[in-house]
Amino acid sequence: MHKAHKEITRRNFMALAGGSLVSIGLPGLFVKLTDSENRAWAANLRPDARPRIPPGQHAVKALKPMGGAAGSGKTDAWQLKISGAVEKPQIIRFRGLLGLNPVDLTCDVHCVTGWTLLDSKWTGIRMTEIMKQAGVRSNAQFVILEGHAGYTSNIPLSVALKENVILAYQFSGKQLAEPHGAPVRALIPDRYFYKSVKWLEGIRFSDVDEPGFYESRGYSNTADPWKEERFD
Ligand SMILES: Nc1nc2c(c(=O)[nH]1)N[C@H]1C(S)=C(S)[C@@H](COP(=O)(O)O)O[C@H]1N2
Ligand SMILES: [Mo]
Repeated sequence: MHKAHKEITRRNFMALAGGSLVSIGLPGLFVKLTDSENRAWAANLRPDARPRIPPGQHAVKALKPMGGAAGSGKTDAWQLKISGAVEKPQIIRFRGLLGLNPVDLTCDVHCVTGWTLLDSKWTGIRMTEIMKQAGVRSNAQFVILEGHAGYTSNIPLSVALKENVILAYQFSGKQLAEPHGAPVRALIPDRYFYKSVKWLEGIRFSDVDEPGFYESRGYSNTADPWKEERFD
């Protein structure tokens, strides 16, 4: 096995970073890794041979709350409306969601403003579970993710089918915090983070693409961090 493909533990990361201690800033601040730490991570490759840190990004130590119009955050009031090109349009409640085979996922997330959080830990339900349950019609080609207060984003069905696309309700082993989209957010790790709709309230399947909040304001529709697709 190629060395670069080895799972990166904190210990071998420290060795890569030259053995120097990672200095941790004040809690709650937006703390960047040092340049040498970033270079060490950037030298690493993902199993698919793409660089671990996409071009133009730098790694940070914590998820940064980026704001947005928050929903109630409450699990018992939460409803997810599955609509559009499906055999069985339906409302999924939190308890029902938890019954759909939860998975743990460790992944990197990349905000288009330039920060990357490596090895973030999430628990949630694969989008494919929702698709199975609702019976997606053959004409569906796009998935529109609907957040609270009209925030939306859009992905092609081919992206929604990836096994790392989940509806997340836990982060770092705890219930998702309100600023990060509680109780449930979408997580599309291989696209810039604006596609990961917080306070998720609906999933709509469509035969036509519908650029979302940022996509219709000049940000890239395809949003692939490794191709550095930031703006259209
Ligand atoms: N509903 C909703 N979802 C959203 C946003 C938003 O404003 N509203 N912002 C997006 C952007 S630009 C980013 S970078 C991430 C930030 O997620 P975080 O606040 O958990 O870091 O959420 C995305 N999802
Ligand atoms: Mo963002």
